[in-house]
Amino acid sequence: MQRLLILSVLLGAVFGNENFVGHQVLRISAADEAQLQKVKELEDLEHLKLDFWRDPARAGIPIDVRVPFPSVQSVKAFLEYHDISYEIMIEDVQSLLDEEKQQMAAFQARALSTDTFNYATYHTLDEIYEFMDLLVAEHPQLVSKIQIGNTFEGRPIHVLKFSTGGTNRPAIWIDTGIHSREWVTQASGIWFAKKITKDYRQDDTLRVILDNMDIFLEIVTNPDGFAYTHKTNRMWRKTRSRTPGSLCVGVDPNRNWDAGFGKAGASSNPCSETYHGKFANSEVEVKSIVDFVTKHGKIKAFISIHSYSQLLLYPYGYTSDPAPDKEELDQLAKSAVSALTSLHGTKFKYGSIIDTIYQASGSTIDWTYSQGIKYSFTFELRDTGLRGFLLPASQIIPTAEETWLALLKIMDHTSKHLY
Ligand code: 0X9
Ligand code: ZN
Repeated sequence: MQRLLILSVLLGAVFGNENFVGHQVLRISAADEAQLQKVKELEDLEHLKLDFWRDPARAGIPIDVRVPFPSVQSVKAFLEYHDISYEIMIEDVQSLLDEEKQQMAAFQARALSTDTFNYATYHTLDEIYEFMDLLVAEHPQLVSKIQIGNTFEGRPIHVLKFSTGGTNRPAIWIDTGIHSREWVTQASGIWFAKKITKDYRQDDTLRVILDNMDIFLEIVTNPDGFAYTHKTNRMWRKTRSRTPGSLCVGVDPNRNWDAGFGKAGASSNPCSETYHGKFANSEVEVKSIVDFVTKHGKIKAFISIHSYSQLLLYPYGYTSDPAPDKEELDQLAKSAVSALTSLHGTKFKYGSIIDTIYQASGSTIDWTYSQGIKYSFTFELRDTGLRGFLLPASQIIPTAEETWLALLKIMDHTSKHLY
């Protein structure tokens, strides 16, 4: 065991794998506006290299932050000095990563079919792309693969299309993994794809949906980032594009859309985790979806899946003006969440992005909503911060199962309210 650990540290060093030994995730509770401002001061101290998993929003809403080992002492001292309360959510990030690696290694064998594929573990980009090809080969009359572009680093960007026929039917869009470190989302995307092929004849709700509509599913929406989370830095969120004049890499693909672009709720600093990019759609991973959606012209529901926090959100993120369809979206969110909760009791909150989480400008569903896609939703899947982005693989299937029930509600409602 000890030897294995030493070996993995050495291999990590050789391949430049970032190491998180002694990194802690703290949950900070700012009691009032003054304390919130103090925490925001921390955010601006770049040398601390803090990684906010949940940004400061309002007093009373917990802030989660990964603190690198060299900063742990000073951050805690700062918080204690200002009487700001915090708790340690994750003692040692690296030990969770080691656990995750071991779990993956135990299931290395490549699947020969989507029936023997292991849905209860995390997979690499190559394995997911292989899975897509297997699924298409097994169900050529239902599933096809569309390449909508190439990433900044040249990888193909694939979307699965589920269609029982017709031409240019109205459609539903689902994407997972636009933030690459949110691994439970890509894993859930894989499970959804298999679920559709298993259920499309049996499940009445799904059958009726697919009688009228196509489903597009982009499982790995940020392939460069995802490859980077496996090879180099498990905590990578952004794209991998280079900004001339900055040493920092990547743009937040959930701040790069052309809706309130560059307004409050995004950063103009290329080193920030919420950097919005030089201009709207600067990221090819975003632009490829924009072009696809525009050209298609009949996307009626757009669902973008993130983790974590257990939320179902609708527009807007950049303004506190209510969306014109707020009433209907709120009702639909309520019924989707109650379906979700019915399976394993997982509690979700729902509401507009800005009211429920924090102000976010240039985010995906504000743009899709502005394009007339009424049923624009974002999920934040499990958990609420116990493991955050490092959700144990044992929770993949339950997470996917419960989310699927909510997706069915949204898709069903959409197919019955075609506009
Ligand atoms: O900050 C974000 O982009 C989202 N949280 S995450 O931890 N997944 O990064 C929240 C923004 C909510 N808005 C949309 N997802 N559209
Ligand atoms: Zn996200």
